[in-house]
Parts: sequence; structure tokens; C-alpha cells
Amino acid sequence: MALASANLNLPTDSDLNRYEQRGYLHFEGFIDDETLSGLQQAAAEFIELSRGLQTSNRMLDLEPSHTATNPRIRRLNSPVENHEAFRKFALEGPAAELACAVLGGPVRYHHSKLNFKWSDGGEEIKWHQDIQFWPHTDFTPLTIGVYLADVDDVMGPMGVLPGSHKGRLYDQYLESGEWGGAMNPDDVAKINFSDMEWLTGPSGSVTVHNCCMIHGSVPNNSPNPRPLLLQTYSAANSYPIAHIGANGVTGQLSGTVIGGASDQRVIVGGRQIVGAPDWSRAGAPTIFGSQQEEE
Ligand SMILES: O=C(O)CCC(=O)C(=O)O
Repeated sequence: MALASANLNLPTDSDLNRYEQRGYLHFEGFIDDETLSGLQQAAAEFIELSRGLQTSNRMLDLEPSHTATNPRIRRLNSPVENHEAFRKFALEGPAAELACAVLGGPVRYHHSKLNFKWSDGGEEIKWHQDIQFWPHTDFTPLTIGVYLADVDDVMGPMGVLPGSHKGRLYDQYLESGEWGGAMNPDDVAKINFSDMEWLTGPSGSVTVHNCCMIHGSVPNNSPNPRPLLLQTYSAANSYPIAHIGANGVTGQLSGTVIGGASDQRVIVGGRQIVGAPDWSRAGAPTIFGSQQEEE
């Protein structure tokens, strides 16, 4: 997938150095007005659509109190697969370009979501790290967030713990043995919340956080929703490990390589494999066909 260059203020070397050290970046007003308005309109279409729903479905996750007259959406799953404006933004546009700039070459798109965090109590996202949800063959995966509305301190902005991406990778199972999707309370109690950075900003502001970063957000106690559009990428030669968590159920477009080609080289256990081409879409030839050089 080629990039449609969007004339962005891409990260400087000093930004990239900061990302390496602290595990996140934050740019206020990064997205141009026209692109932002296209994303906001697309989000508004899903709010209208939600009015016809009584309960959540695969695409829209609704709060239990959602009604047609008072919609309360938690999340739009896979916006990239569900609207052209989101697809273009994430696979060709500013988000893709930023991901390539931060990772220094072609990237592999993994998944996307739009967390609405509705007004007057929209739910918290407990402290967690992402990599456990979708382990990869390295730690390059990162998520780019875009606020589609102005977000201040009381709207439940995303909070990140700088430098935590270099630390421990937490077990996010509950004591019962079930998946909890968050750090356990004993581990959270050891966090120094005064070190937390709360990423607020006007609509169009962008956040970038590494997959090992401790992050989360508190409830939204303001009268306005806090829509945060998130898209995740890894370096092109980083691969999701199948059969763990969300890997494999992230959508048809997952795996799309952007801004160049993959050279199919992957390092596992310190050894380099020059892998076969990606046959996941067209189907695999047999070894007989490949060795006889059949088309
Ligand atoms: O919406 C947020 O505040 C954080 C999002 C997040 O961490 C997630 O969805 O994994």
C-alpha cells in the first residue's frame, strides 16, 4: 500500500529519541482540518446507526443504558474495515505516514478501533499493556490515537506512564485464571501516579504509544463524549503470533504492508528466517508446484 503524502509535521530526530526513551509521543493539532472533519463525519454516521440497535453487535459495543434517543457507544470495532474515511486515514493517510516515520520504514497494519468513552460517566479503561492482547515477534508494535473532539482533564484522556515500556510485562489474568485484560490491583498499587502523563489536547491531536507502555484512562465525567480513534501498526518484519488473543480476528485488512514491501525476514529466537511469500490471501501452492516453478 502506497502512502498519499499529506504534508505533515513528521517527528524530528529528537521526537524519535524521546519515543525510544519514554515510549510515547504527543502532538497537538497534528491532523489537518479537512481530514479531521472527514473522520468526525464518519464517526457521526455510526452514532446515527447505533440508534437502531438495542444491544451490542460485532461492530458496535454499546453501554447497557444505550437507547435510540440517548445513544451511549463504548466502541466502534475495526473502523478501518467499516468506513472508507477511516481506511484511507489509517492505510494511506496521516496515521500510516506517522507510523512509517516513527518505525523508520514500511509498517504492517494490525487493527483499529474507535473508543467513544461517552459523556457523564463513560467507562474507564483500566491500566494495562497492549502486547499481551496480541503478541508479536518483536516489540515494535505501536498505537496511534487521534482525538476527534477537544479533550481536557475531566474527559478521561489517555494516561501513559513514561518509560514503563522498558519494564516488566505484566500478567493480565485474574486470580480466578480468567483473562482480565488489565494489571492486577497489587501491581497497580505500586505505580506512582504522579509520574503519569495525561494526554489532553484539541481535536486532531495525536498520541503514539508503544505496545509495552502502561496506559489507561479514567471515566469521562464531562457532558461530552471523548472519541479516540486508535490504529495499531508494527514494523513490516514483525508478525503477530497466531492463536494468542486478538491475533487472527482483527480483520481482512490486517497484515497490509504500508510504505514499502516486506522482505519476509523474521528473527525468532535470535535466528533469521527468510520466510516464504505471504499466501494468506491467495492461498498456498504445494511444494511440488513451487519446486517445479509452476505459475
Ligand atoms: O481509550 C483509551 O483511553 C485507551 C485505549 C486503550 O488503551 C485500548 O483500547 O487498549
